[in-house]
Amino acid sequence: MYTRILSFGSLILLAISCSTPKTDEKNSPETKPNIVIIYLDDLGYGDLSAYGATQLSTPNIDRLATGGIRFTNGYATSATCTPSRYALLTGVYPWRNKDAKILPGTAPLLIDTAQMTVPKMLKAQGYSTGIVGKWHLGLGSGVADWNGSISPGPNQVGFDYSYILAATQDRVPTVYIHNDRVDNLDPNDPIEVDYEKNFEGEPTGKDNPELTTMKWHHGHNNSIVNGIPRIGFMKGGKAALWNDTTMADHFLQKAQAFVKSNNEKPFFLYYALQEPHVPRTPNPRFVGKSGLGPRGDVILEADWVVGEFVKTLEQEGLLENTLIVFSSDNGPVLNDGYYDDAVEKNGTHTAAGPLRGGKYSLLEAGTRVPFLVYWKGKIQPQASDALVCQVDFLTSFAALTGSSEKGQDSENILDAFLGKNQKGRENLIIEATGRTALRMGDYMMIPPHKGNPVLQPVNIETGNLPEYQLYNLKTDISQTKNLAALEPDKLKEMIQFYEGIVGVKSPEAGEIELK
Ligand code: NG6
Ligand code: CA
Repeated sequence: MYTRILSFGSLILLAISCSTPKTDEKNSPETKPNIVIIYLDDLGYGDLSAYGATQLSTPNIDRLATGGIRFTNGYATSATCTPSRYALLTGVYPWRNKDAKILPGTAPLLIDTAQMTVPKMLKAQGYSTGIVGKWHLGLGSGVADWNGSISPGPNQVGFDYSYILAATQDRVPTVYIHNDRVDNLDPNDPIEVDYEKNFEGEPTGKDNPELTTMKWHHGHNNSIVNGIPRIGFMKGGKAALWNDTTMADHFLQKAQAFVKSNNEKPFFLYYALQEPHVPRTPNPRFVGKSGLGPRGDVILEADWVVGEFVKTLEQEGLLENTLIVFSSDNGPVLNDGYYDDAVEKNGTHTAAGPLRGGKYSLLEAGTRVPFLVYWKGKIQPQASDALVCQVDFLTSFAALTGSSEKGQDSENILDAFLGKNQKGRENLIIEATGRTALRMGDYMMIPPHKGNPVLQPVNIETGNLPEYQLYNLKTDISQTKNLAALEPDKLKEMIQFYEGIVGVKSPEAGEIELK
């Protein structure tokens, strides 16, 4: 009887395997590869050896660059975090949403749960979807319940699995959140979070500098966690507090575990590292390794993490079957609010490479970032000058996986992402702290904007000037020569196009005030 059942079973199996073609076209690894976005926080255009850095060596990330496509005109939509991440996930320009600006840790979810997103689109195509790392897109629908279900969040906008930090490493709450719950929370020690006022009796960076091991330079003088003064006030949740120096390892383990548990069907992983954003807290294994201080050390740490992560894909036999995108949410900043020797030990390193400006800036270094696409055996290694942007992932990955979804501002430039051609977008609106500018072909046009030309505390040129700026980025990548008066026809054409998209705007002041 037993044998008969077995042989009957094998007959059925045989029948099934004969009647189904070996590779189902629609679900083959060609059309449904795993997709991983490795996203760094504040990594500059010049921070990788693959992009010309000579004072830092990033061999693991360079391997993606030399084995894939290294884009020289790859952009985040914005010069700060929240808006760039909003655009990456939704395919919508962030300046269309007035709330898409640097969020406090208590902000409600910024993405409408009805909005199409990259993970939602891929989920509908049969993907398992996960996020590990920095979120910074708000949680909850009003006041989040840190001690209960923190919802809506990533799991309500398309992620099956989430393991995140809520906002930034320098903002409270300084705890990991697993799906909708604070990881490791002791119910007898509830968490309280407030961005307006302190909790009675709790020390702060401002009043208790003797309790800090990292000193604040500007901002960052509220609650002290692990000796580091943060933005925002927090109380309780002692068992759940993260360890800053093992954060990279911790997220790596979660990302590796996600890959291992999803190696049977296509997956999408948005892996958002915290490096090299402040506070820079390299693991002791990396302390002093770069010679550039903690900022350089955490870049080396991130490079190691990328190497380990790619190794996991390899070990799982998934590397040929996985499209990896590597990029950054905005450009570089040295002193972003702590005394951490980033300026003092920078030496001759140029975090922005040849670009002008930095984080918070409408000048190139604010938004033009390292941008790599790697797919072993599928992509012809090359450097590409195509104009590409993170806002294009939604529509392009939809095209790749057979979905007809399109993001409002997201273009199908799949062929450029796969290196089949070097035709990217024709134009792009970039954003920096509420201000916008237009890239069109080789030119960048920055309309007049109010506000300081230099953001003092971080010492970065903002791109704010009372008059129009026009640069030919092909001949003048460092934006040294304003052509506005010399090429009036080009300027006029770009102003008209810009106003057609953004609307006629009076020069507005930027949102940011760094004290
Ligand atoms: C700024 C912080 C800066 C950083 C930034 C967000 C101050 C003075 N500065 O407000 O340190 O946290 O916000 O960075 O608080 S981002 O990469 O997440 O956009
Ligand atoms: Ca950032």
